[in-house]
Amino acid sequence: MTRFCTYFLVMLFAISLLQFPAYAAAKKSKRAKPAARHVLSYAKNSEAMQLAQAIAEQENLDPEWVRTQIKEAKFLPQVVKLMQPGPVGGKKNWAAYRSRFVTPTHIAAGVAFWQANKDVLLRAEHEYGVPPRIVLGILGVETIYGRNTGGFRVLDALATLSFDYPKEHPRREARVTYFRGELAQFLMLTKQMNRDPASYKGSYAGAMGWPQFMPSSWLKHAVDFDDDGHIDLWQSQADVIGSVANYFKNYGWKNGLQATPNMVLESKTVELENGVDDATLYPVDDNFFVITKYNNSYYYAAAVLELGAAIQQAIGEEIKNGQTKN
Ligand SMILES: [Ca+2]
Repeated sequence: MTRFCTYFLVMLFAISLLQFPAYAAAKKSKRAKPAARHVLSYAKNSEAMQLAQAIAEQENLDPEWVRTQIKEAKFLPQVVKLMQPGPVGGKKNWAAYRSRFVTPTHIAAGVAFWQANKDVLLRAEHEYGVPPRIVLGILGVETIYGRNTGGFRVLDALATLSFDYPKEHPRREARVTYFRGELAQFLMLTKQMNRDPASYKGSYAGAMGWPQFMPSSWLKHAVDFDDDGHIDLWQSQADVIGSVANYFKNYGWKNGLQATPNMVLESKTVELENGVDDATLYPVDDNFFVITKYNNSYYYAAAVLELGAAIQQAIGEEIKNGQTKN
């Protein structure tokens, strides 16, 4: 080895020694600042244990069982983050909102769902008076026909929203009352289904299955539409269809109304903002407002209708082109 080579290697080693501690220190300093940690579980939360007692009394459940379930619940910081109120005073944008839901992906998935479930969709229309396009619109907007049903443990999401709802939210108190009620209903539902509460997955708000039913909606409106003895809004597409149709029937869906009539002079309109552009005057009837019972937003209801109409049109074109039987 030449002297130059030895010198070079010694220098390289010295440089690496100088650099390595700096690298290690930088890594360490990153590690030294963990995100602020909250209680990880609700086992030692006295408010949670008080609610467990109240739920047990109110729903006539075994207090020890309710406590055990709520002790199992974990705090989910992402849920608090996702529930933060949006910016105040910002203009809504119907065109942007619509473009998120009326997409080629949604329409193709809706057509496939229709083809797989045509008979059940028509049976639901016959029984509940709710047309297939509405059920198709809801399931597309909610979860793209079961693709995104949510990965949060429902027990954790509902406990987090019951005990750690964002403090800055303007309607915090009412929302906390609501989520505590949903937590109670959720435990009732799991008892009915005879399934471990910790095994349910859903949205960050605790909505479950293809139609994203909250626990109280599940108990009130879900139906066993394939008649197999239990209700399953994850695995049974028939139960999903029947439950959505029954939900609308129970909220006063009027058979025969369009929800969004073609422009007729006497029809009512709602105003949908389009950011800085002119607002859209959207024609509506009573059924439009029934859709807002599923999600209290005109933009949501209009998106459900538009997606349903787009799927219906695509089905019509397929039938015309002879690509499907019947
Ligand atoms: Ca069933």
